[in-house]
Amino acid sequence: MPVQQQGDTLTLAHGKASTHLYLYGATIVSWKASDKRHPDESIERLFCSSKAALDGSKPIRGGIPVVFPCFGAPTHPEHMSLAQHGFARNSIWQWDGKTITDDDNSISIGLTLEPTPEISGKYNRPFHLTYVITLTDYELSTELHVKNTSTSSAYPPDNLEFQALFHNYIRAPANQVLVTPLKGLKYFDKMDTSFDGLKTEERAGVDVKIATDSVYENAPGNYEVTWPGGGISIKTKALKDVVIWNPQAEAGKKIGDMENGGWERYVCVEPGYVRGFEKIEPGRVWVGHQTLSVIHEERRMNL
Ligand code: TA6
Repeated sequence: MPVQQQGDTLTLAHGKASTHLYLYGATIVSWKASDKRHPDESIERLFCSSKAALDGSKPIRGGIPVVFPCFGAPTHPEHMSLAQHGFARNSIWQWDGKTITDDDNSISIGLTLEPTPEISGKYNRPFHLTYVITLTDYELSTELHVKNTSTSSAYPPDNLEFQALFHNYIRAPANQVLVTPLKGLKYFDKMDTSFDGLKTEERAGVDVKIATDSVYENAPGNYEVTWPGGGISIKTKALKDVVIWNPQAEAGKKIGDMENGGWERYVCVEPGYVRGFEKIEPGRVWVGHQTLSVIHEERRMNL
């Protein structure tokens, strides 16, 4: 079976590749893939903390949490009752038991989320989300479809205003990682509380050797996350911003569900629409997409 359901988790398999996810938050917690130089040996490409809560009591610390409809603490008037990063990552999504594709090239499924009484109590907007997950030999794609299901024909239009982001925890030797190409971009430095404006990135390759929490605006959409011997590339559509986050030891030790030393084993590279708000009119659908690809490795990671 290319998709196996066990309780509230799903595992998709395609050749040597596999991915494992929770319906809670539609959170992918594992992606195993080989590379062309080591075709018989799949290794883990995502980081998930061994202390992550997997019982639905809080968002999962690792993998690919889905951030919607607000990034960080809410700032939009319609989001003010929501928790940091919104409700998509801690709501239970539905799977219809079907595959979208299941052939020689890929396996793909779609999960959905609609307003529940719990969501509507805090967020009184009509919406429909579909999350499409596609696995190929060397790639994992995620795609968030956001539909404004309002039927209002009022003017001005009853727009749905939101932010969305894929909070990728890429398994990587954090102290050797470089993220490119970010040079020349404006970014908001969440670590520098003394400065409220935008900085300009001067580095050709961005590292996370010190605690980093940077929100880059109007970024190119395609990135490489590399370390000596390997890496992951990320290609996106409709996600104009990208966040680079690693807390390093001092802040990392204060994260209750972070395993000891976990910050040494990942870098978060998070494509999203998070500076300002995306707006869609009633009946319209917005689609944000990313594809993570293994860069064929000279050396295997040992993390
Ligand atoms: O995306 C980066 C960030 O917003 C950081 O500021 C950091 O707090 C991180 O997300 C984790 O947030 P969480 O709510 O999962 O603890």
